[in-house]
Amino acid sequence: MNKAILFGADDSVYVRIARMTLHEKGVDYDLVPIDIFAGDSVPAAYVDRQPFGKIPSFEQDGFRLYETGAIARYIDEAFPGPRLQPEDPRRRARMNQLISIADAYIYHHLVWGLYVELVSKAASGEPPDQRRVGEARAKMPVCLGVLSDFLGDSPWLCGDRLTLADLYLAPMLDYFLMVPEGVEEFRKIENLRIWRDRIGSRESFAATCPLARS
Ligand SMILES: N[C@@H](CCC(=O)N[C@@H](CS)C(=O)NCC(=O)O)C(=O)O
Repeated sequence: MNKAILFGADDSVYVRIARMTLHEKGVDYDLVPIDIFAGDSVPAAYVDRQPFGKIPSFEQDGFRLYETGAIARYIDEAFPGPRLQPEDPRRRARMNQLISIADAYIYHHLVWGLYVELVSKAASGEPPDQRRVGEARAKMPVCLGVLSDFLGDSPWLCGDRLTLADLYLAPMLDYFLMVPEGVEEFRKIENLRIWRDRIGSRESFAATCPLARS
């Protein structure tokens, strides 16, 4: 098999999820930089790979794939290395539930509603959208509470073993933890703090840390 190729930017949450999955599986890959925000529109050649213009997309030996959930599950299933999805149907359902929660709520509220509005926009001198911040602030305790409940006393979000759910949440929370009020709230939740230290010490986490912040 030829080397896997991932297309995207290294500061993207979703690209990092795919990269962490590749690292955890020990799969060699090339990251081909795609800047979807440069210029007026997403480059046509890239739209051919991802019609919705989002990153990442994946290719190996002519097999093209987009949508991070599909990419991560494919990498787990197609390559040797530690399994990143539970065999047990109920645990697997919990992992898939968490991935949906991350996609629908955590990314929306904690990354876009708080990090982008309060940190990223401030860095470029843009005022935050207060309606969006207010909505995200109200949902922040719900988001963190749900994650803490999933985690319970376990080392990983879905039990004793690292799964794709951990690889989804780590890059999202990494951005959220650049928001001062996010850090304050997060510090109060002991099991999440311990989990964050645990995932933060993985080679896959360090190796995929966006260059701007490494
Ligand atoms: N559903 C997509 C979401 C990917 C996504 O939202 N990627 C972000 C970067 S982290 C992106 O491409 N944003 C560009 C945009 O929304 O225009 C997936 O799972 O791959």
